[in-house]
Amino acid sequence: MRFLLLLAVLGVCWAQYDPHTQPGRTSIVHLFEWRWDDIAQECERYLGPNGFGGVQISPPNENVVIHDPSRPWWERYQPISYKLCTRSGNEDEFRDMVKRCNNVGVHIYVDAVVNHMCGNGVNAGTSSTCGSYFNPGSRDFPSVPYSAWDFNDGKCRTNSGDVENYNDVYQVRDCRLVGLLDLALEKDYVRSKIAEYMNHLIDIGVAGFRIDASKHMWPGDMKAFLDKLKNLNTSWFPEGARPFIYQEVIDLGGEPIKSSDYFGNGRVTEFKYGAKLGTVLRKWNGEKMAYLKSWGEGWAFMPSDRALVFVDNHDNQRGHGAGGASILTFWDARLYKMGVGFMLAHPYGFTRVMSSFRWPRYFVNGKDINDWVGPPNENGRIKPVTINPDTTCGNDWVCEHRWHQIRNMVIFRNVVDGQPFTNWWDNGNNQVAFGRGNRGFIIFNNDDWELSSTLQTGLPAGTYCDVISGDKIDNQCTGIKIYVSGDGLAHFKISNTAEDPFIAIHVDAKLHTKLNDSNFQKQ
Ligand code: QV4
Ligand code: CA
Repeated sequence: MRFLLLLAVLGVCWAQYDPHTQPGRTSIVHLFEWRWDDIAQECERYLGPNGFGGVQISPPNENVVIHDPSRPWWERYQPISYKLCTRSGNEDEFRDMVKRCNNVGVHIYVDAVVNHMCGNGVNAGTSSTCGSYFNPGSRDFPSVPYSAWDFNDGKCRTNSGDVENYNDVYQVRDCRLVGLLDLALEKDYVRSKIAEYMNHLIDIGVAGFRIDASKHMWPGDMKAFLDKLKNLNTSWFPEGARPFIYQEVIDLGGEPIKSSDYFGNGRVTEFKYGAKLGTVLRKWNGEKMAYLKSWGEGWAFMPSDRALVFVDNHDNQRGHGAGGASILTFWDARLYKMGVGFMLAHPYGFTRVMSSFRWPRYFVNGKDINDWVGPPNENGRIKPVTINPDTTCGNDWVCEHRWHQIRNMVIFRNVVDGQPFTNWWDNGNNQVAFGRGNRGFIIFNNDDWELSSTLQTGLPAGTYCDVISGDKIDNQCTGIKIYVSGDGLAHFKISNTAEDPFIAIHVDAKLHTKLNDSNFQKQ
């Protein structure tokens, strides 16, 4: 009885930090702006079979339709109601996606935009994805319903009514983020409406939430609506499972609002991670990969069990949000693959892979004037994700998660799950390697000269397929082979001009010993 009580207490304490991915699945992928029908198919044909744990989806609730500029991606961050009705699909399509993904072991994480409704300056009318009427001027959103009482106009103390100074925690929380009408989250009515929306999604079977603009909400107000959430749907989750919560707080240091203010509610996005990793791989500010030996808390990041990590996100890949020019994206494919490879091999944090659409990036005076461009579309309708014969995506969907190097590193992370960080090696510069116990080993060459070293891998003897240059197929390697001897040592050679200057091996990519093998006979 006592033991059960202890378990229950631990369960309650830890639950919202637990992504509830299926055993052996350790990462999620953000399928930015995908249609629900495409996500359902992707779960069945690709994510389930390749060990992905879940999908972060774009906001599923009704949003404003912006015509000038034409249907920017960011219109989805301007809610009009909590009806499940967007360019990605309607409620039936949403339910079908959640069911089909859950049934193949891939969970859905919803981007919840609950700090605000649409922009203050948007015209009244029915220009919304489900045709709901709204009037920003009079603060009227009858489809929720919200009215003037439910917004923070009376509370905000800035002249513009917008957040003007991030050093003033009151205005960051009580004023409008870039003009977005700020909800009065201290009101129980508003908290209840938000919880009702989220509980609707939980009933359908989602596993958790990214909470947009968390920095702009008081942690206590968030706790109040989070406490109203139900346990996850027992058709797919264990009895008593709490929704996974990860809060979007951009804390690069230097502001009074800290990530740690939000730890009580759930995990928090660690924005230092991508900003620093990009700086290191680009060798800016005298950084080098050798310094990554203490990566994680040693770099003043938040505790690993509170962190949601990523190399880039939908904002900072196009200059929105934070992180700056160091952020690596698919536009810098070679370095990007190394960055994502490093992230997925390293034990720190819960990992999210980005999956983007291509847009006509065009810099004027260092700023991308097309940073607003929405997903691939035909007359405003989002184009389906087509799959090419070589398994890449068509219609301008980048599908980084299908790049074989990234897909194989998602599998690597699953294979080494729970193993310690071991056998670090570096050359004092940009050649580094590390293992994950006796399950996996990875080595990078980001120097301008060849790497050639014999290193301790910690792995059992055998022949391993490098999962970066190829795959193990029918017990053969399609790429580089690495021979680990009985003492765990292996020789590695990586040209600085290699297409991908890194090698990763793990026990599931080890060739089986043949029956007539001398090693086998000795046993
Ligand atoms: C314009 C003016 C404002 C004016 C307002 C008046 O610029 O000065 O007050 O009109 O109505 C868009 C436009 C922005 C426009 C605003 C309101 O870019 O120019 O204001 O709409 O109409 C995304 C985009 C934003 C976009 C927003 C809503 O990035 O550009 O704003 O969607 O459509 C901070 C936050 C962090 C945030 C990050 C971007 O701390 O929380 O900025 N990140 C999240 C999301 C992000 C999203 C939002 C928050 C808002 O990841 O994608 O913003 O939901 O760091
Ligand atoms: Ca707010």
